[in-house]
Amino acid sequence: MLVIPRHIARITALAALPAALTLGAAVPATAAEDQAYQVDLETLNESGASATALVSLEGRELTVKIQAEGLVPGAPHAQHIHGSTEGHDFHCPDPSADEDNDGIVSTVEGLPDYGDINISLTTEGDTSKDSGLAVDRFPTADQDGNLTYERTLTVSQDVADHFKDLHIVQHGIDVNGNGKYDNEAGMSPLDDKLPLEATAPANCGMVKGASIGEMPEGGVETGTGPGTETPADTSSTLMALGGAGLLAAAATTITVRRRRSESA
Ligand SMILES: [Cu+2]
Repeated sequence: MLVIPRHIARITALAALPAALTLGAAVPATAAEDQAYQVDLETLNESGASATALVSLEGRELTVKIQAEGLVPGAPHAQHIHGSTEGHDFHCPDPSADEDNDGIVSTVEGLPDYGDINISLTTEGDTSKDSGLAVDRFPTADQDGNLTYERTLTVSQDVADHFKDLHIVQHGIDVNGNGKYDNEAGMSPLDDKLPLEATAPANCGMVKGASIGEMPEGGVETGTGPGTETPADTSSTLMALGGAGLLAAAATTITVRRRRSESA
């Protein structure tokens, strides 16, 4: 409850600044100002998977923390930062991207929406697009379907400059609900040696909104109450997305705090 008055106070303070200074702060075109964002990854393909990511950028040092739940237990999950740094308006896909109407937005079907792999969020080694399907270097969900990830990597200046144009996708779903990746839903359009289940996107979240200014201590807080589960047998994907959006809004409210104004 204390946060809201402080936030309002900050807006008031900003309004009192000279207009030129305010604009300069809002468009960090040249200064390598540190940025941190909370990204809420919302369920795709009725996977039931969601995640919260904290991403912070200091110069070209990018730290990514992800806490996910509802993933396929015991399975590796490819995860990438998708999108373009050249001004294309990519975004997370919705079910209408399912061109062959098999009920699954495959990675290939999603690509026109979320763009190509920009960074592979591997656990070690290469983080380029080349490692996009390096399944042995992606994190594995635990037996409850939870996954925690943290890595700091160096990104290109392009990525640093256009970080807000990007988004995070985790892959790997379990269409037939047997607890593992198998071939029943077909093979991946990306690699005919991998099941479609292993590469189809499970969730997606866009880097957007105000920078939260600094990385909160103690990791990520995800949903704390009931109502975040995806209904098992309905077509209420939109309802689920709406619920996640509300959670995202609530989470954003409590994390808006910046100390940077003092050092500007
Ligand atoms: Cu991806």
